[in-house]
Amino acid sequence: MKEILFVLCAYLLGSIPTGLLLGKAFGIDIRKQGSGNIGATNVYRTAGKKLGILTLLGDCLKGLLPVLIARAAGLSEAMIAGVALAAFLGHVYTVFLGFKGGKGVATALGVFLGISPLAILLALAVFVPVLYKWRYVSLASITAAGVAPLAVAVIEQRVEPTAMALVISFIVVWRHRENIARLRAGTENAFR
Ligand code: NKO
Repeated sequence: MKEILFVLCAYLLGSIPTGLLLGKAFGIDIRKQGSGNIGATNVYRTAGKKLGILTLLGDCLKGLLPVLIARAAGLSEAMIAGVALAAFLGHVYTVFLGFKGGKGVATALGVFLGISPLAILLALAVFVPVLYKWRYVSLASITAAGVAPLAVAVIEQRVEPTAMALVISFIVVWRHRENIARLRAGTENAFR
């Protein structure tokens, strides 16, 4: 019973659209600007560095906090993975925006920070150089999503977090399909 409540709360917390709310507070609807995404990159692009970083922090905490709380409450490995997935799905398919949401990168970062911080180090070891060399956050996100489940599998050597990482990474890449089309067409927004 307790578990259902945790999953529901994680989903609702994940559903809070940090970037959209921060943008609105400053009179900007980020869904109508730049890539139209509600994530940190688009907030950074359209509303400035400070709000972008705040969005990254907020979206990351939405993933991290539920995992930490579920662990402190003594939930099983499988349930912790379930709570993590619920927070992530909240961000990507938020109930507050008609089930349209973000691309899940920052919330996945938070979730994995709670579940396998070492795997995040490996994902960052890919994300940062890719971003530095090619200047596309989307490309760096997609590459990191490719590495994350492998890193979780190798480091944690357990089925639950690995399965959760696979599902999350698949959705992250799926949510970047417009970015992939732009990357192929050479029209993706560069990060600067
Ligand atoms: O507006 O479509 P856009 O160009 O904004 O945005 C594309 C972008 C969307 O994602 C975001 C969140 C940005 C977070 C950047 C810091 C991430 C550090 C990532 C470390 C590795 C995370 C691994 C999880 C992968 C599943 O992509």
